Amino acid sequence: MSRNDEVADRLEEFADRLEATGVEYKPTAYRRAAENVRDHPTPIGDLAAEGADAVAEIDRVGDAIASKIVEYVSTGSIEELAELRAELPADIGALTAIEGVGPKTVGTLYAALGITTLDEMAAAAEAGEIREVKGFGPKTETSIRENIPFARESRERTRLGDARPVADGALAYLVDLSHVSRAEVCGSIRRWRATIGDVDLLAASDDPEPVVDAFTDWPAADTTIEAGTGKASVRADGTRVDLRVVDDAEFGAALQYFTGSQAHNVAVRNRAIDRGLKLNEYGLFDVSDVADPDAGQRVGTRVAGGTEAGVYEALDMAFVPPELRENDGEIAAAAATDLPDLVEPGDPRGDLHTHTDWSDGGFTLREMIAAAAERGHAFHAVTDHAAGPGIFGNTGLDEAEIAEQAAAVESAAADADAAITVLHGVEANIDAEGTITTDDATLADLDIVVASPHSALDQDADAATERLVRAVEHPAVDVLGHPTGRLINSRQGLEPDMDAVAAAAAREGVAIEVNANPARLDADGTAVRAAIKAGTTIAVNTDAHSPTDLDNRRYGVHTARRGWAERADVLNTRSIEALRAFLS
Ligand code: DGT
Ligand code: CA
Ligand code: CA
Ligand code: ZN
Repeated sequence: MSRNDEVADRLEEFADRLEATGVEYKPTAYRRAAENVRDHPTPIGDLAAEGADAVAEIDRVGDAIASKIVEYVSTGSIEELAELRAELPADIGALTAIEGVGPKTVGTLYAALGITTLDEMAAAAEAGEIREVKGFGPKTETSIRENIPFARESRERTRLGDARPVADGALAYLVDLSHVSRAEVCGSIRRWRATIGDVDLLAASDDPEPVVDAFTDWPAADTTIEAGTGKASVRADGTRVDLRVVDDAEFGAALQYFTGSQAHNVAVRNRAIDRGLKLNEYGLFDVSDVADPDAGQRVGTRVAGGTEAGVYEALDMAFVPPELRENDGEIAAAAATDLPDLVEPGDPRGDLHTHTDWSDGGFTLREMIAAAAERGHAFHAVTDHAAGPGIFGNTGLDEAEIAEQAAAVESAAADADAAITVLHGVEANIDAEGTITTDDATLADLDIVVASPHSALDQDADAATERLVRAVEHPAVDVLGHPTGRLINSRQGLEPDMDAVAAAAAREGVAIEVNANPARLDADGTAVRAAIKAGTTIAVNTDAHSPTDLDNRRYGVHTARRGWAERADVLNTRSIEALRAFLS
């Protein structure tokens, strides 16, 4: 974590604690200051060294906040914050991770019941104590109780989109070291799980010690957690990063082992045992002539271990792509050489869900189209938000504005690179009952309609299923956007019966989106798998609000791969003619 992030976190805690004690306005000032400190290009430590006036040059940072920042940087604490903590000794970060629980609720429940931790909150909810507090009731209590497990997990796991860049950075650093012959990311990050516990890296070297030393000196590492023989752990950007250094001859076996998942490894190891072989992180060994196969790690005759592909081959299996290694049918499929031919990151030819400054995007039509063209996309659908439930203020377009935008899109498309086909669509809203809240006549005129839920995202499973089925039955809808509306680590979203939604989508010729925004990854791998089983088409969309968002595509493709999606399953891998045929 950079020092700016650390200071911003303290200011946000300050804001939460002021809010919890009922202070008005000031919390907003602290949050705005936090945001600007976080985004400021100059290290906050450098500014603080110059004094409070230099810190106050940051937008939205006034003199009072600037002096607190200087106090924090020079002493490591802020006296007033320490006083607020003493007044309300609750773990406000953990408790506000519960959906629907804000700082004020934390303050009230501390005053009434003395709740300071998630465990105490869970116990109070179980005991029916929360419903007795003034302003609360059985419904709020149930909601708190049900949201605690999600809050616990969100405190422990990092979003893939935050961890992957850390892993990429560490990998780039490692492969450049002179003593490293090969290096790879492994663990859940190589399997592209939506959230990760820690980042795992593996390097091959004939001299581990300098590699471990260099790793602890990695400039992005904030602290070294531990360093030993052939392994080390550091913390970077708030995430733990584990490195193991192994002999080149054992790299494949180690890569297989440390990629996991554990359930996959157990199944593969059992397959080895069935064949008189022993598989561990050091290699695959023939132990048929060995009296005690458990006598050591490297016993018998090595039959594989240099490469991961060699390990699977020696076990009579096809190479299993990391995204499939969850012990969910991939072992049998690999043994029968019946694995899917997975979609590749370079396969999609364009995006079918993007925004501009006509709604909540930050860039113009022309800028977004140019950005897609620069990236070599064959097509680009502009799908700004329609007005409707869950879309705030004037952000969404009404029917007249959609018609007005059609002309603007046509003109921008005429001036764009001839190699890109621009489609005009909309991201319409699915209300709680499944009604699409934009006029049918307007929708019928568009090239593409993405329909997404943006409101009532806490309704029960049956209502959610009914809602989404009804939405895909609308004749104008082409793509069901981010089906659950989840925000990873912050909002659970809908929990529909995906088999039923997928069956309806297949029947109606509607594609189900894998939203590649790393905060969403929605549909997730499990839902994609259900969709493909039902014969549904998948669309991998970035939902870009800026040019750089278009580069999130890989997160969507790897999520689709976790759902066993093949190229042919993915709508945006198709030619423009095939795409138009699907949309019409
Ligand atoms: P995470 O970090 O919680 O998102 O998940 P992973 O899968 O990255 O798990 P991690 O970091 O604890 O360990 C990395 C891999 O090492 C894991 O996927 C499989 C392997 N592994 C670790 N511990 C064991 C174990 O006790 N048995 C087996 N078979 N494999 C293990
Ligand atoms: Ca891990
Ligand atoms: Ca680990
Ligand atoms: Zn949306």
